[in-house]
Amino acid sequence: MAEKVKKGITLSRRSFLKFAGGLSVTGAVLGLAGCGKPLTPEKAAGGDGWLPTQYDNRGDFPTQVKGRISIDPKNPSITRDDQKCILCGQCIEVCQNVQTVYGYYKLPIKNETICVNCGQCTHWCPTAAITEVDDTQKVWEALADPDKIVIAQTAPAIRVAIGDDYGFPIGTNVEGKMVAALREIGFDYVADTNWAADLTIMEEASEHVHRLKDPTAPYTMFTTCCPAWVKFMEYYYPEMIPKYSTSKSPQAMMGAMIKTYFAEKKGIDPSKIVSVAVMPCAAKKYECTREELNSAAKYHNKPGMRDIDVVLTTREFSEMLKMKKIDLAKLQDSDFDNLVGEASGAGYIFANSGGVIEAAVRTAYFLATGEQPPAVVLDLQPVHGLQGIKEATLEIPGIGEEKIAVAQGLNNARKICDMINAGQAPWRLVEVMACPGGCISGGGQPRSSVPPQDRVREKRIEAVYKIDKSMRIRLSHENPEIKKIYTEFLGQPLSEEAELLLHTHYVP
Ligand code: HC1
Ligand code: SF4
Repeated sequence: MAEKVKKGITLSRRSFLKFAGGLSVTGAVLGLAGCGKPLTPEKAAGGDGWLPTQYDNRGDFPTQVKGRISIDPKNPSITRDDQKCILCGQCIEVCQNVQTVYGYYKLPIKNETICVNCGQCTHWCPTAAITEVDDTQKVWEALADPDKIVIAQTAPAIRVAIGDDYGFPIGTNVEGKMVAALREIGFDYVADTNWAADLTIMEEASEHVHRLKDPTAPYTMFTTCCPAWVKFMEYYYPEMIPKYSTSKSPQAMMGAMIKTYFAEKKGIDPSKIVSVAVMPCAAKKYECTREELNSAAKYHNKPGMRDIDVVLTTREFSEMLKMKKIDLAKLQDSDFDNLVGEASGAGYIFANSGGVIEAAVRTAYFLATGEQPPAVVLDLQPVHGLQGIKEATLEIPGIGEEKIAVAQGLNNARKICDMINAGQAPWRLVEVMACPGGCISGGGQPRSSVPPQDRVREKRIEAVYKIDKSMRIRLSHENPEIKKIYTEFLGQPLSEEAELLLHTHYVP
């Protein structure tokens, strides 16, 4: 089903069954890949096809599973109030069947508490017994401390979701009001993680093109901005580690840039900065604790300094506003601070499953050919939507044919990894986001439908693509603030400075 398009580019949506040949995966599940059909109302009403078990159209909860997942008391992302738990087993359903984590122990170790911190269970729990770990007090204390400079960064997916809590129609982009609300509760500066997403693309696309030209490099490169996926892979598929992109996630890059570049430019003592990331994600709380995310400490030779000090979910941020009786709907729009506040459309689409890879190939095309990407690459339709696994084939002049894939939900990531291990994977670049839909439906987003429904995901996805299409600049390499940081601070992608501050390494 390859469709020839102009400028020598071919996009295709190939049957996944071809690759599934010798593997024990079912045609029904793989049929999600590339089918491109809208979900039926029946699917959209209940489990949305993310679970194999049957749900009725009212979204009722199944009764066949009883019990609950174990949560380590030291888990940085999720916790449970046992008084509220009704032992319905919903957390087991999503953890076992959507994420393939619960029950998937690595032999011979048994009875360990495995959690990849995605937080999807907080969306499926009908009584909200499972929630994110509450870190709001740390932020209140920082905001009240006159010696601290408190800086927020906001993830791409928050602005199309937080409005749900304030009476906006699902999928309303409330970016300006979100920034205003952060200033209202006392943040000194507001940076945009979307800017850092453009920075991630500069590094990741450069890394990708470099690997495409290097016959000794691993054949496939995985995106690594989803920490739940990174942890999943480290635990279940450590043999994939050489395939990881070493480019840090936008959250992590922004953390490093705030305490180095931004602090220097603004004349702020980095040790006074409290860096707060507002994320749609429970796993980002875990990511910020990872030992290796200490670039600012290395740069300033200040052991103990962390790149990110606190991560709040969208829900926690919303709770903080409610505590202060701030009605988001009534605020006047405000702008992000400069230097770290301007993003291209490519930075925005990170919020959606398929967005990271689309942003990356836009810039990879430019880096490989010296020409701007044509329309079929700019709007890479085959990677849009809620299919579990999506594919595209690009024909890049000078590079040749490049096959890419996207997986959403860790059950689908598991299939990708199994195909690679079986020698049946043709892809040079693979994006995985742990949450079905991507970060727009992350484990820290408002519980706007319980369990999560595709009608909500679709509205948010649509809102994000609409923003991208409306942007004057849609390519990370054309973002003026990104050009500026390379001219004034980093040199060029993959430079020594960039390697120190923007790249990381993983160990199983
Ligand atoms: Fe995401 Fe990302 S897209 S991982 O979902 O790469 O959380 O929104 O902030 O870091 O940019 C989350 C969202 C987010 C990072 C970016
Ligand atoms: Fe977090 Fe996004 Fe990954 Fe979900 S998909 S765990 S929200 S980074």
